[in-house]
Formats: sequence, structure tokens, C-alpha cells
Amino acid sequence: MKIEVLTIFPEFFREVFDFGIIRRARRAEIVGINVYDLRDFATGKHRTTDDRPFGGGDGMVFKPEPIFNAVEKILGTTEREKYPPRTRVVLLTPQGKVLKQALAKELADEVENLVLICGRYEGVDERVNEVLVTDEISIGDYVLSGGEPAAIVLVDALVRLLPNALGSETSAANDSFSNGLLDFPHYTQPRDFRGLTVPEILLSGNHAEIEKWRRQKALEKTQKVRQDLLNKENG
Ligand code: 9D3
Repeated sequence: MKIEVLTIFPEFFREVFDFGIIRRARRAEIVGINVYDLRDFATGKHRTTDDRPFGGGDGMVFKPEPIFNAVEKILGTTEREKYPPRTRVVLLTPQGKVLKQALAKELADEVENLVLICGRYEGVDERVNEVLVTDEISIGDYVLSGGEPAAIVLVDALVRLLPNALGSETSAANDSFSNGLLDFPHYTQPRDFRGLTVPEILLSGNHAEIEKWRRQKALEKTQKVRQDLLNKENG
């Protein structure tokens, strides 16, 4: 998968994509990530990327031109119908569809070229949506200062789902959420840490009973903090 990130804060991304699974996936050429400064695609004397909203109101709006120029440069066209196959242009926005594991899986499976537009200010000129954007995505119901942290979250969720991105020791199939439940509790050495002991069952060697215990704990935890996950429609 190739991922192109459009932002007015390219520095925001420099280090986050250079650690752990993402770093390894880049080195193995499982994913290629490029970050572009939208200002480089702005024209005019001041190369501004934003302006005041028509109709009035607070805040600023991203101008369409730098975003159109960047997409044209990256994809060779600004016509959705002429995008290369398996291309998605995603706008990270509070108005988007909320990211869930199923959407991450869909993108990981279906997309070869992913362009991420990070919004800022009060939003992006609607013509960007009308013409360029194939998907609007939010990462949840809380207010961020911009789309950049959301883009990082999306990239992380996607890259670990790409074939061979995880080491053979781990598997995305074992992840919390893939069975619709939260994870069970984990313990490691020492058996007695400051008088806090490890549940006996985990030391028993009885793998069938351990399995049962873990499933029960996962269910209890999910019931307690994420009742919504137990309703199938929300999976
Ligand atoms: C507080 C301002 N809001 C009402 C006028 C609008 C608003 C605009 C832009 C709120 C947040 C933002 C910046 N956020 C994002 O661009 C964003 C986001 C988010 O805030 N939450 C969850 N997912 C995302 S994806 C992009």
C-alpha cells in the first residue's frame, strides 16, 4: 500500500512513522508513506492554504486550490473516475464515518493508493469533498485540533493489517475486537509482586480451564465497560 499524507504540519509525522511495526513495514516495502506540505502546493505571493469563510463566521477554511494541486500531482488527475485502480482519497474530519476495525480491514484489503487529507481550522472547502474525496473518516466523538492525529491513528490501524506486517509471533486474528470482546487480563513474572499474586488457574497448566477463565474475564470486562460491543450491530 502507498500512503500519501497532505498536511500543513508535515513535521508532526516525521518520527511517528519511524517506529515499531510501521518502521518495519516501510523497510520491508509492505507500505510506502510520503508526507507532503500543503503549502508547497499553494500559489500566490503568500502561498496561503486557508482563507475566511464565505457567508461569514469564525475561523478559517482550507482553500481548495492547494489540495487539488496536490492530488493532481500525486494521482495524475482530479477526476475521481480517473483515479488509478484501488485508490481512495480520505478526508479526516469530525463529519466522517467513525473508524472501526471493520473499516480499517476494508481499506487494508481493498486499497493500493491511499491519500489522506488532514483538515484543520473550521474545515475544508466543500468542493474538495464534492470532487476529490472518496471517504470521510472520523476517529471518534471527541474534538481534536486537526486531522493529523487521526491520520496517524488510521495509518497505524491499517499498516498492521497489511499482509506480513506483523511478525510471525503475533497475529491480527488474535487482536481484541476481532472476536468482538475486549482482551482478558495478562500476568507475567514474578508470581508474587509486593504481595499481589497471579490467579492460580494461570499457573495450573490446565489449558482448557485457562481458556474458559480468559473467555469469562473478557466477557465480564466487556459487559462492564463496553456494553455496546455486545450488541452485534456495533461490532
Ligand atoms: C470546535 C470546532 N468545531 C465546531 C465549530 C468544528 C471542528 C472543526 C475541526 C472540530 C474539530 C476540528 C478538527 N478535527 C479534525 O479535523 C478531526 C477529528 C476530530 O476532531 N475528532 C475525531 N476525528 C477527527 S478526524 C479529523
